[in-house]
Amino acid sequence: MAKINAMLNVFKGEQSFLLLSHSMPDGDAIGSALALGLALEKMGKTVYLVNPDPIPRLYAFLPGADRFSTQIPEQARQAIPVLLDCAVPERLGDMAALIKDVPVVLNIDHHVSNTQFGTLNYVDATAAATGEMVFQIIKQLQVVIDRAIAAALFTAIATDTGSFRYANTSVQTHRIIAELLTTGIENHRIMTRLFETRSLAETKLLAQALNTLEVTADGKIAWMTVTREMLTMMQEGNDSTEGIINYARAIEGVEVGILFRDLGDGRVKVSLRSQDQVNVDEIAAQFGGGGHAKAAGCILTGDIAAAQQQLLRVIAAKIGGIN
Ligand SMILES: [Mn+2]
Repeated sequence: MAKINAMLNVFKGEQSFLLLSHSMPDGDAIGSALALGLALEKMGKTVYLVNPDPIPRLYAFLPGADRFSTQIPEQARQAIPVLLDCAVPERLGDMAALIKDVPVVLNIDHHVSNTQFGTLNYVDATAAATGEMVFQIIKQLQVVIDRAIAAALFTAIATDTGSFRYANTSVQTHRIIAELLTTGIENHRIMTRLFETRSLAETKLLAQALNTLEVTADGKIAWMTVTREMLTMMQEGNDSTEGIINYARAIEGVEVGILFRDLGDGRVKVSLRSQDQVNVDEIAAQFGGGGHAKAAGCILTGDIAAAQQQLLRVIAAKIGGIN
């Protein structure tokens, strides 16, 4: 608790904060940064919300989602950087350089692989989402949680727990959610937006991606591919490929689901989802990425065929080692 207290003193004592979360942001990256930003503003602080990538349309319904910028405003260079949901500063891409020579960097994260890169670190790998940790910070700061903050935290936690279905979902998770619901946010509306709404383009992409499905002979690894051509109908920054990978993992008998996405610049984004036995965080780490035991990702240089070959070899070796 000493660590969080030192961090709380910074939030109370300083005036302006630059809130940063990882590139290609998910619900936790967006929701936890937004909730903390809104809470700090209620304390009269100046807040800059920045992400290297645009906020996917999926999250545009969140009050304050339009506050995110993809550039760091000049005034924000004097602000205290706060990194949320980043295991390593490199998750910020080029923006990672920003925290090199600053006296105070706050690191709030739930990845087990977090490198404690901050000058103050609040890292809790037992938290299902960074949003759960931000909830605790806001409570400690004695800021009243309003609907906007509650919606952001709800989104952070609901997405990182796969709508409260993953193994990381705890008693604590449900207690926090219960408290958020007392603000009057509508559980079913947010859940529908997050998990039951897909644009036509995303639905057509899903159909094409399912057509690429391949499975290893033992049925334990399933993978899908999203090519550059498939993405042409998608609106950059609006439509997302989120959720496609779950179809690979959901196949009976599959231990690891993989999605290969051509980034179009000679790089391939690899998303990994594990059922029970394989720690995909370790696999992603071998390729310079990371995440959690059951959900992780990495980016490989080269074409899709080469990426597939490398990943399948490493995963097959892991699965062989388990049996
Ligand atoms: Mn997270």
